[in-house]
Amino acid sequence: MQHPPQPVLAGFHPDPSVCRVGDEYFLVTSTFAYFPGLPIHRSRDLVSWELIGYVLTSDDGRLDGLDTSDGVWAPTIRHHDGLFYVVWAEAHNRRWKQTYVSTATNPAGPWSEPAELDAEGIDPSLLFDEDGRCWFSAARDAANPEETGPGELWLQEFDYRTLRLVGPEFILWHGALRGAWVEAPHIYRHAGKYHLVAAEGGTERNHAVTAAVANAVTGPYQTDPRSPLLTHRHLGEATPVQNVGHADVVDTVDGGIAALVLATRPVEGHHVLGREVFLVPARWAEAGLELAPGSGRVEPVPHVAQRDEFEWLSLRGPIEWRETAGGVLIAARDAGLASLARPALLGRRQLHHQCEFQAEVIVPTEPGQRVGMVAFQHQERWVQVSVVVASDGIRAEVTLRQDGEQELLDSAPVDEGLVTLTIVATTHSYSFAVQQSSVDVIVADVPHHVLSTESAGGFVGVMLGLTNQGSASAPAVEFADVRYAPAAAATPSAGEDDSEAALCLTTSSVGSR
Ligand code: 6LW
Repeated sequence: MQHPPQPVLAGFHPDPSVCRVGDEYFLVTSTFAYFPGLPIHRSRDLVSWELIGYVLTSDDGRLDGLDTSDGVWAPTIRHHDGLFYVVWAEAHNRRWKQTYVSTATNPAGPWSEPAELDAEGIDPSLLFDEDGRCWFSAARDAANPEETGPGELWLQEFDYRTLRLVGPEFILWHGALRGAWVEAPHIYRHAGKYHLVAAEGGTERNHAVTAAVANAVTGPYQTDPRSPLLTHRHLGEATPVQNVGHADVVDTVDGGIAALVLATRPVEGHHVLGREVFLVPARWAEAGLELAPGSGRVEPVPHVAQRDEFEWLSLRGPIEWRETAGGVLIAARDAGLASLARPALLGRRQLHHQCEFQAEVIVPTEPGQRVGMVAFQHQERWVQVSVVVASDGIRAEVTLRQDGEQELLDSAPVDEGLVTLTIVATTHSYSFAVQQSSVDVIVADVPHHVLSTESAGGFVGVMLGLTNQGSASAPAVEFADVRYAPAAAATPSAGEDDSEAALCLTTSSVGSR
């Protein structure tokens, strides 16, 4: 497994956590304010992943009012004695708010209603130890940051039968690099020692995997002097894969180990695809965990992208929609894309630097109704191409929302009847178009960095979505012939090649929501 195709899971899927049961691997990733939450993917080779379900599928209102990058953060998945456990933290205003655990006998679901854990801090993890005890760890603010650095990892026993933390708390470690928060702890037992693997440097360019080792799970932990064990922070801005960190290690079927990490694929310093999942060869050496032995790097390896299930997501909870033949029908909602309520936005992750998203729709006739397509990064950072029933007639518009300001990039009258909405992404730009009878009504271009995480902040990647904003009396709208297709690359970019063009995806969703 020296050169696995990379990324193994493209598009916004950060904070990967993985466990193995028999010859199958199960992966969970963060979803922030998107719904359904916490997708579970299954694989037999750690390279091709199939979406099998979600932990969070009910309308519990927990995400209402939250920023796009708050909500469901950094889960861990583990399996013990016939039961899967997922723990995660909910964040409000970029701070820990509450920790949850959910269990399932079948990882495809149903998962139990989230139970609250009395545990402070983000990035919770579990270790089922060989003696039958289970240990919970997480990352929180340090009590004495001047002395130790800003973050600390702590531990408490987890009674997995009652889903409660019990016994005393132990402070484990403040990190190898100091100065930056230590987070994403996972503890592994190997050859009688406990290996605490963490992330440091923040999830951006200085992201790094560090480690500490102890003879007892409760410590004391000694910093692994080889830390950072893996990072691309020193490789320079032209490196195709960056922000490497947040590792989870899994025992493989062949008796070895492998790690999954998050990383990004920026183009000229800006990434729009979010933090993606990369597979890293690993092994236990005398000194401890070795990641990417031999090269110390995570290489992008061009390959045919995995089949995508055309997974539809909404913001902050379910909205009313259903599939039609080749398309989707979406009920109108009042909330705009900039609001913290639930807009009528049905989106899918952008998986490729170069791709095309297209749909056909009949222009609305209800006064005020706006029907369109959007490249959505955050509620304060999106570009929408839409048709709106304005007081002076029906108009096609391209609108940029940026940090509290809305700018009309282009506008033109449009006739009643069918229009084609298209978003074309290239490595450096997004193009937004409305066509009627195969003639462009409007076309507007926006540089890719406008929608990047580097300029918008936050933790997510771009969603390509369909929208139907209107009053309670506005009709549902059918988007027909909905297509997402990677474009043939003139110059293949990191992790992509021309063969992706063969993949054309039309709607067919997974599971029921
Ligand atoms: C995640 C943490 C992080 O909980 O980002 O900066 C958070 N680091 O590990 C959200 O992905």
